[in-house]
Amino acid sequence: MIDLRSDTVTRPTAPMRRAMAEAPVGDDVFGEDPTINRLEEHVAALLGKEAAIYCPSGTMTNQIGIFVGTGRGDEVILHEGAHIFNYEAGAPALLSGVGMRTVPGEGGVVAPETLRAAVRPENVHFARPKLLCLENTHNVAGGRVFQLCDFAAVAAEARDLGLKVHLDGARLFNAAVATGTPAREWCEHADTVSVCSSKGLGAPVGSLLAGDEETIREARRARKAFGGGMRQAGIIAAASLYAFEHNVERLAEDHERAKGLADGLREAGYGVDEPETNIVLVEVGEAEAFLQDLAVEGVLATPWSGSRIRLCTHLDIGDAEVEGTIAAASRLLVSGEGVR
Ligand code: TLP
Repeated sequence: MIDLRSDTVTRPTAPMRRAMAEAPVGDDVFGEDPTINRLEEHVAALLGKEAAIYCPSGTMTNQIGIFVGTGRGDEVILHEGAHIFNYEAGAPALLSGVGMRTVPGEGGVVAPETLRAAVRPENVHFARPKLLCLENTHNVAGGRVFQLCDFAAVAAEARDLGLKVHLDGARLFNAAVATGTPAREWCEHADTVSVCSSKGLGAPVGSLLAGDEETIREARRARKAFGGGMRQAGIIAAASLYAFEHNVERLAEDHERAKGLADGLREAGYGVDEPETNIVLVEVGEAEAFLQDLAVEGVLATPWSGSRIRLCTHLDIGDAEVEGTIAAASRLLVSGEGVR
């Protein structure tokens, strides 16, 4: 099967597995796992932050970011397509006791004036808006980059309104590689940043939350409370360290292949958004029925909004898989099963 459902489906490579097998370990709840300590320092430096904390998932790093950036009854403002709002099981309400206020915005971008309009003044009736959550690249929008100037502008507006900023940077390195803008330049405008090693970077597990020393100290308490304190986890953190050290630049290959895939599918007759990174959104009519037919042809993808499907390129997708996917989708169009 050619698996384009997500960039999370990659399997660790032989050198990554070797790094895992050879990792020195200790009890991380005591702060004694040398591999985790190295990983946290490496990622903090990469993001230009004072400190970082290793967690099992991007959901946990986002939720800890919300927990340390808010108090019970506060309000989080975020784009209506945000992963935190759509795909994290209502965790902001569950774990932090906060409400979520969503706002619209083209391509996942929140405009300063949209933010200002959503922030209500101090009044005994209103929940207090405390945190703006932004996402880069934006998943629902199809891996769209939140350009640095737009990001800086809305973050400045947030600060002006007294809000903190959290960045869901599960695919921040895709944005960095696609634009040539170092990841840390976005992070300058955010108080907390979540990054994942388990998406395009190819590690089997692991995300980090970065911020200033004091915030990450609080995050360490929150991680323990959320059940994310791990022990000799250097054995998995080694995969993340390997991913950050070796697999960032190669994201450019995933982006190239996504473009090739989009071109091929367009030539075959499909409506395809031009990808900016590794996510391709394709118009197919009845998504669920189409995906069943596509699976019979040996290709897996994910149903997306309404009549669209999402295809992600990643470490385990080479040129042959791109060609195979275009061929499979073309066969569906020829047989009349493509777009219903
Ligand atoms: N996204 C997954 C699914 O949950 C939709 C995917 O296949 O894209 N932020 C963003 C922007 C994400 O895309 C994801 C995962 C997460 C956070 C959560 O990361 P994990 O799965 O590690 O909790």
